[in-house]
Amino acid sequence: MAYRWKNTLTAQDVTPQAAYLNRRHIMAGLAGAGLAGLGAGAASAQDAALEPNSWEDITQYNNFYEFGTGKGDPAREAHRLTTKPWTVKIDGMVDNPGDYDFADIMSQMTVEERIYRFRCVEAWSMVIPWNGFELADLLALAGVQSEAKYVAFETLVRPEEMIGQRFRALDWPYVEGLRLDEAMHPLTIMATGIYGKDIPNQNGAPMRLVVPWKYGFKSIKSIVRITLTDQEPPTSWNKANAREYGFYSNVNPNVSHPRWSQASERVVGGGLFARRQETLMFNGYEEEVASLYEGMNLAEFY
Ligand SMILES: Nc1nc2c(c(=O)[nH]1)N[C@H]1C(S)=C(S)[C@@H](COP(=O)(O)O)O[C@H]1N2
Ligand SMILES: [Mo]
Repeated sequence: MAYRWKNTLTAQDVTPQAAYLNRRHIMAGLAGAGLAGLGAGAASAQDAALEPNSWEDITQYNNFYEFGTGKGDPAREAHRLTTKPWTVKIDGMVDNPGDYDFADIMSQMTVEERIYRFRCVEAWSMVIPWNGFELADLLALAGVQSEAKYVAFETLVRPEEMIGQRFRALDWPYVEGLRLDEAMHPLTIMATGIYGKDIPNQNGAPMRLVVPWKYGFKSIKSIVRITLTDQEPPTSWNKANAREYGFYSNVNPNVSHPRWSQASERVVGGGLFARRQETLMFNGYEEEVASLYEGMNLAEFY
């Protein structure tokens, strides 16, 4: 892997954003190096052109209903969340069920950088330079059993610190799920950092899922439980409104949300120069992930 580091960085180790943006021109030539066996070609050439959003865009414009439903609420309220210590329960169809300490997990994972497009179902988008490890590596620690077909995820419930949980904006805990092959895909990561710094609370500290070809709500934050199961798990937005939000929720410009088009997206940032761009099939990751859905009617399995 071209760029790897543990995210126990000290302040001096953190790359300032300007230096970072220069360095990524070097990295662009290496894009896709982390995606062994994926046929790095077209997608990485396209990714080389990705300009990440600013730290401010990424950490001040958020969806994290546990801290309120406004885009600015998480940045304002999430400082109350205690993330040390942090325990993740891994259970269900695994050989090694148990409570995994986050620091222990980190000591066994290879953290690398992934610059991904991020597309919310609300039709806005960003480009985010995540740091994280492949979910497949964590699942390997737990030892997935052969009957498992899905992975279910759960966010912390702690209304004392997560003040949005004092209201029933959603049915807490926030829950999400993936098919096992989606979870094992090398593009699927657990993000633990952004721009080389520990991931801020409002972005889902200490560890959140990132599935770049799916709408943002699949990328569940501040995970405390991972369960391997043979049943399709319930998901928060599907429970809230099954007509509007499906289990798969792959980014698809050809399938409108019942209340708006998904053909284009507002690019967050840029102030007065804010612009729209066309939404890409599978958010630009079609070459890597389309084979997962062969034989499925993508309009039906929204
Ligand atoms: N636990 C939890 N995870 C969540 C959400 C949430 O409200 N609670 N919002 C989702 C939605 S709708 C989006 S678009 C992304 C936003 O991630 P970001 O704030 O890091 O950009 O987080 C997703 N994960
Ligand atoms: Mo979203």
